[in-house]
Amino acid sequence: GSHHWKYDDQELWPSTFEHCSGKSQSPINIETGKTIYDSSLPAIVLEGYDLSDKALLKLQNNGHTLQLNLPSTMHIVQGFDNMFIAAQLHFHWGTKEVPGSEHTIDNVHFPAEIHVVHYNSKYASLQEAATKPDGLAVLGGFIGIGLLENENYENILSSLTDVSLEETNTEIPGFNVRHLLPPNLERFYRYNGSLTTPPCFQTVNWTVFNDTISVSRKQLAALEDTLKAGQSLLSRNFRAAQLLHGREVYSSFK
Ligand code: 3J4
Ligand code: ZN
Repeated sequence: GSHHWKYDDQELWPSTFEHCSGKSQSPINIETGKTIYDSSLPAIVLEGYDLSDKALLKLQNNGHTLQLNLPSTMHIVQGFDNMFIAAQLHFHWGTKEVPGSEHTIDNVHFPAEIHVVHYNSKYASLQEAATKPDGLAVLGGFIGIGLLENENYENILSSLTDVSLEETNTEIPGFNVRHLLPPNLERFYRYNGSLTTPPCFQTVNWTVFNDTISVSRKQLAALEDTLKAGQSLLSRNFRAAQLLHGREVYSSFK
């Protein structure tokens, strides 16, 4: 594909993508002792996330991540000033030795992170919204290791081998995407940031859930070990934490 950036040389992104050196970049380290409790933050309310298994969803290895395209009938209907339409979800991960979440909590990485990307319904498309200050809302969830297999994640992970090569895709049946996120959507962090990949537009209203999603060690290993980017393993696809430059991070809970 026409990729002009790599995770290996993320220090060089700003030389090609000017927004990547801005002062509201993502991800960030969330220092829990410095977050500001905001009792007025509305709970995240999702609509249309329970998809029929008759609708097929495109799952792709785009060389940077594993991405599932989502139907525009999925919305965040509360939690922001406008409605936000889902576009895609994807993952960031590391290796067995290196935990690969993008956001960190008190400087600690989680094994992986899911991002569900939504765009403001006042704009015509994700591409248009991605350039607007109030364009995007991404929901982020930390993925950790538990004893049990997470059946909800099998909806995606069972098709991993079909997209092991870069720029390949497959179709998977719809399922309840809500179940990829933590059970409790009321406890989250909120801040203004950016796309964590070039072109790093500073147009994302970030929600990072406090509660972790658990998958089995075997499921995480499948994500870490199956996909390729070119000839190499697709792994460690996370950007380092960026400076806050005076930004505040709010929490919905005490
Ligand atoms: C846009 C660009 C392409 O980043 S993350 O912050 O959730 N990790 O907006 C679209 C494209 O039009 O050119 O990478 O970003 C995508 S995106 O919003 O779907 N996007 C945000 C891909 C990585 C994700
Ligand atoms: Zn992401």
